[in-house]
Amino acid sequence: MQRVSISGSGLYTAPCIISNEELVASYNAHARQFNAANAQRIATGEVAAREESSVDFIEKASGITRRYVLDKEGVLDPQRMRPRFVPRRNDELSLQAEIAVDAGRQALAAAGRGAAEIDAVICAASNMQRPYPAMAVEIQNALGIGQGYAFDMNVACSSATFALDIAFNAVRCGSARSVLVVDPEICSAHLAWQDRDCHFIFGDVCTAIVVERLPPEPAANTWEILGSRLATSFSNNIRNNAGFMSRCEDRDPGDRDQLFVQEGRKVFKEVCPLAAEHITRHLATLDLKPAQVRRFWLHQANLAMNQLIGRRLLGREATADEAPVILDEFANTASAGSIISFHRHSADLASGDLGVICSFGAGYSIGSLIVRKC
Ligand code: CO8
Repeated sequence: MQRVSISGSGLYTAPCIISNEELVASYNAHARQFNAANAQRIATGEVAAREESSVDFIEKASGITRRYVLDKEGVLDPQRMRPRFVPRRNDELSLQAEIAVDAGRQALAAAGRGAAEIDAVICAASNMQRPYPAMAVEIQNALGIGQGYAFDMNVACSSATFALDIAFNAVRCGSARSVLVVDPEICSAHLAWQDRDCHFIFGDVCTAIVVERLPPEPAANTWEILGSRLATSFSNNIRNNAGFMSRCEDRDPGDRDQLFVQEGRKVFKEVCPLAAEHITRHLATLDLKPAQVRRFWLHQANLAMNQLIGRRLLGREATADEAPVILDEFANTASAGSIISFHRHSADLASGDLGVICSFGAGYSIGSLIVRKC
């Protein structure tokens, strides 16, 4: 078996910032317009009035203060409440591929690798722009990677860690020298911006990581992957029913279940213990204890959730240095959250330091990697 490393990472940040204040102002304008337009049906009880959102609630309930999105104008237009994307011709690079190519190039540069040295590309995200041809094959082509293979995969918020597990095993077993994993998460297209319960949750981003054989003399900020562990357990508490069969069911694309829906409180209660136990058990397979871990790069859905997981792992509050937070700035970016945290907060650690990358989310799904700085 080959020893395997993470040798570089990249981060594409979407161009527009939406603050909570801007978001709430636009949502509340939308709610007032909706209530005025539906006054009669609201009075008869046929339609529920839309209640106003608040910056205070969002910050207290989630820890999110802003988010990056690809298009701000469409999202904040009270009449539209969704991003506006311009269709592209088939001979133009797709939007999702474009952001993945940007992050992918950064990761390759950080790893000091060229296109000729990458044997596989995995595009791992909660949503693909289209079913086929695979986004990953378009990204492979756009990066000038002329050999190997590429494919898409989706395990919602755990897409990135599940893809890293596949990359780890491909390199470990020798079927690839190196694998590029990209996570283009365009969550703004999948979010019900007109639903007060969740309109603040998501942002857009793309992360990328190069996984390769551990070189004899690793460069700075190279991490050996010591192990990976995946788990799933079926739950309907985070769900989206949109799919290629929706039109055959004569569904209205505006039906609420054709976008992200969740029972946030249930998710919170059920996933925190699962994630903490998953990490503890994973560490135990390597005779390690949570207290020996220098840094946890956790999934970034909710600040209180990560604080609770920290307490369960360590028996005390984890410091921001031990479990860095990026969701205040990026919001929930689905599978990219733990990778943004790793990208932003890994260079400062010392040789020999241990870290855990862990995601959790829809499915339910949990994925973790234990890494050691070279
Ligand atoms: N403003 C003011 N009040 C509000 C608002 C708002 N915006 N929203 C809700 N309220 C009200 C509610 O109506 C409720 O009022 P009442 O008590 O009178 O009924 C009260 O505030 C409390 O509401 P909640 O119980 O919903 O509030 P919580 O404290 O539970 O916070 C959260 C809601 C923030 C959603 C929280 O439950 C949470 O973060 N849970 C965890 C969620 C999570 O981790 N989800 C997994 C991530 S998603 C994932 O895995 C990826 C899916 C695929 C990606 C899709 C890409 C788009």
